Amino acid sequence: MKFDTKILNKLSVGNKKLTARIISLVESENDLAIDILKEIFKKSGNAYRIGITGPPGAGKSTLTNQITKLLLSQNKSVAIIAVDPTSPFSGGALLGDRVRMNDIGMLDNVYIRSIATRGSLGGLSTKTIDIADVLDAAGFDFVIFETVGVGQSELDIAKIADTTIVTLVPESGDSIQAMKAGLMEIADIFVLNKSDRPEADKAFNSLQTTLHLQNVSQNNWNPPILKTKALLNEGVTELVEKIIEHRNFCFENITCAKKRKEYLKERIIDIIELTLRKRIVASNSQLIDTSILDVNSRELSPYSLAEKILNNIKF
Ligand SMILES: Nc1nc2c(ncn2[C@@H]2O[C@H](COP(=O)(O)OP(=O)(O)OP(=O)(O)O)[C@@H](O)[C@H]2O)c(=O)[nH]1
Ligand SMILES: [Mg+2]
Repeated sequence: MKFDTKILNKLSVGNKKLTARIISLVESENDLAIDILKEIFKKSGNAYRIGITGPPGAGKSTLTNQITKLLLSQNKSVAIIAVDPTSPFSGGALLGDRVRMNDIGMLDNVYIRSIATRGSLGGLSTKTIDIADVLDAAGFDFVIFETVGVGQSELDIAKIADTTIVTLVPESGDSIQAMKAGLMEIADIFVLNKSDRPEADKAFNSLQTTLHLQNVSQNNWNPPILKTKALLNEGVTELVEKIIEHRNFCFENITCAKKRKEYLKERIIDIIELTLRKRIVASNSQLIDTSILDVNSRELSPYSLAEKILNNIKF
């Protein structure tokens, strides 16, 4: 069936069915996906993008949930993209978690989407940002990315988010681990969640000392540390206020505009890389298949074969 791109005009916050359909088409990675992405790009660029990362189980989803509820009460719409979720959004979670997320997923002005990128080539940035663009074009005021801070994805998220929140918990050595994982440098706001725990004050002081020693500063913005109890919905108002403060700072100091431009550049290069790879592999798959025996018997090196293929590309 021919897809009429005019239907994209009907994309809106209220039209969850169409949003879901467009996202699925975009994910399918065929030519139609590219036509759609070209079309919706013009309408995107208005959503404010928030990244929430941190160790597994730090309370990122609970926090996202509370932030969303607060933004909704301010008549804002919120889209959530859970990248490689280990709990709530994936549906594979404990019943309690699932109920908690469904809680907001069913509401008007909220859209939740989980995506799996682990193991996919060049995966995170292109796929995630494509989906974010759809939601942005649909008119969501905020797009929140939740990702577990254990690998590379959170560093990529920091590139595409205007405000990055690193969520830590009062476990001993948490801040040290975050430092090792490279989370310290990417935070615009630190959240010490689960501060209902007895060791919270000690952890707060230790985090403050670590930050002070590191002299972490993002273009003259000194990342604050906020204590939250996401489960009890405490500290969330302050957190949202801080996000808005950072947003204002970011736009006034052109940090956001600069970051967005840098990311667009990276995105263009990513798209070229992926497209080129796909085209080259597709048009040379037969040659690769027939040459593999020679490579296997060491008569031909992978480098020589790659060189031969690359030398034959006509631009
Ligand atoms: N004590 C306490 N528990 C909390 C708080 N916030 C969240 N939790 C609990 O911590 C657990 C993990 O919360 P999630 O929101 O699923 O954490 P997450 O960071 O999204 O977890 P993953 O996505 O699996 O990495 C849940 O059982 C929550 O109920 C809090 O402020 N205090
Ligand atoms: Mg989660």
